[in-house]
Amino acid sequence: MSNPILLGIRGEVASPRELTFADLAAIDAKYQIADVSALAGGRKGTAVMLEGLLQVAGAKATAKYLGLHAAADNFHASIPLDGVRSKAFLIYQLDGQPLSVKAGGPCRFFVPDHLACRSAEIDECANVKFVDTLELTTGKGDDNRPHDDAAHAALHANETSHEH
Ligand SMILES: Nc1nc2c(c(=O)[nH]1)N[C@H]1C(S)=C(S)[C@@H](COP(=O)(O)O)O[C@H]1N2
Ligand SMILES: [Mo]
Repeated sequence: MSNPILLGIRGEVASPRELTFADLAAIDAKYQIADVSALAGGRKGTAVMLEGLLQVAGAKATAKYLGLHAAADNFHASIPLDGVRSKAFLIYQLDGQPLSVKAGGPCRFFVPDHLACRSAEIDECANVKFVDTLELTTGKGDDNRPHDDAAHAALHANETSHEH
């Protein structure tokens, strides 16, 4: 496939979208972050702001939670939209190419001032890798972030790359 869909946006939106790399790169320049390294703890790449994606799909006023779905490893988080809508971004590009799975692609969600793992609803664990779908919902949705120390430790033991 030459033009794979990298990111779907569905739920409480006026126009559900399925975006290719070209679609993501074509989102208004005011929503693009050419180099995220200063904002994302040294992680590299180009990102599009969540705000730009909400704009493209026409997020409804009824959208209160943001679902981050990663089918690749069946990881899901659902976080209050108000807490992240103006500051979160999705890294989707590195060196002019789509972000590799190794680097957390197709899309790696990131909130710059996240809190420590499991300290809040918007925590480091919500920085979901391998994101393929954003889902806006009226109430809290599917969320399988680790709930206790053992589950969290087991998850990190499984992670192939854990670079800080
Ligand atoms: N798809 C997916 N995203 C994920 C995880 C995961 O297991 N799968 N782990 C989360 C957790 S618990 C943390 S703390 C951060 C770690 O990000 P890092 O590997 O870049 O340090 O990724 C989050 N994103
Ligand atoms: Mo975490």
